[in-house]
Amino acid sequence: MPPIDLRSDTVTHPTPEMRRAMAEAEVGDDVFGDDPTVTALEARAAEITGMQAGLFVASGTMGNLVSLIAHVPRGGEVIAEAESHTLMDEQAGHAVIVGASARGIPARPDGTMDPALVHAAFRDPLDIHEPQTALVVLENTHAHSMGQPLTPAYTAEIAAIAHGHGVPLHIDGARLFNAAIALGVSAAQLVAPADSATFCLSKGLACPVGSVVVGSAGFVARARRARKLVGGGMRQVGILAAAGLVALRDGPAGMIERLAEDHVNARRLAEALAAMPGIADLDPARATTNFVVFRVVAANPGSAAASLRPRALRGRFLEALRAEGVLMVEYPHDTIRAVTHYGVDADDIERVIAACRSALAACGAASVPATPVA
Ligand code: TLP
Repeated sequence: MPPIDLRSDTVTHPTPEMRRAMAEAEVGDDVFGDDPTVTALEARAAEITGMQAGLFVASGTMGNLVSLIAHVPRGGEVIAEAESHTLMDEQAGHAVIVGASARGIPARPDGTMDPALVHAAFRDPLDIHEPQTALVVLENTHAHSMGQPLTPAYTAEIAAIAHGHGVPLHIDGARLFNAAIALGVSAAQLVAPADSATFCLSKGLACPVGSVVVGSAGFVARARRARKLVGGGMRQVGILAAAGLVALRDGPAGMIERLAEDHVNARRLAEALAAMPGIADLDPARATTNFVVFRVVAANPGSAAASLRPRALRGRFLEALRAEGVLMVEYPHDTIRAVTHYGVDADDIERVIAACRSALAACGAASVPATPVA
């Protein structure tokens, strides 16, 4: 039996419908603007997000990078959440390629940054010593807070601060549609206050490759130039865009509505895990999208597991879990992440729960104290 892979929603395979659409896609050279399937995907992405234009890119990382290039001059500064993917997990592309510095603001438990801190992070444009703030970035859903969705009201508040300083707002919406489903709002409402956004097709929406950048026509024209600069101009790429067009269909024919199922599965997993001895720092009420993040600790302070470093215990748990046919992944601060997604159903989640119980016992985290011999 193949493992139940909860390391990420990036492991999803395309649906049979996507494979059919890919095989039959009408294509052309997209650098010449000749690929009708890419053009249709970009138009659909713009429509569904309420933006003027879209740009198909190879990945979420490329989407954020070309957005930064399009918004930020060399020597500019980006304000973003301190542990955001843009600052932490994209090889510092903002510094290496864009030539920008960054100001990281800590996240609160709900994934938001304190607006007062965002406001205070802006540089003084009249001070010759300082770089000039050029962009604010939000991440929705916010990954490191266990995938919390950011509301349109919060986004509008941050946009107002950015715009008040004459600076644009970009949203890293790698999981934008998870946020929309969780909050019961449209993707367009989530990005309306922003100047640009990236969303990923290759995560919960189950496409094999790709993300889309959306924004004004002028911004997308600059991002298109930036995409060519970083080697992202692709040719008969309608083959990949075709899957995106399937994913973005309305209703049950597409892949957006079904994200609700992933959220239910994440909540069920979180509730079951939170009740197990050996699982810590998990409030199941916070499982509102498709992430479950937790720590493994020794339930019995007198056990051998209690003498292990948190990382070592985590390693043993993940190994034991793998032996049970379930994959999860290390996450920052000694935590573990499980991500629910297309291809993992409610029955699989019950298997995962049983596997976690066994793995906690196998790694010693849930061991009971030795019964004293009378
Ligand atoms: N995230 C991946 C890993 O890189 C950690 C994952 O498994 O979650 N923004 C956010 C919020 C992301 O989580 C990711 C990918 C990206 C951007 C980058 O997308 P890709 O992997 O398509 O470059």
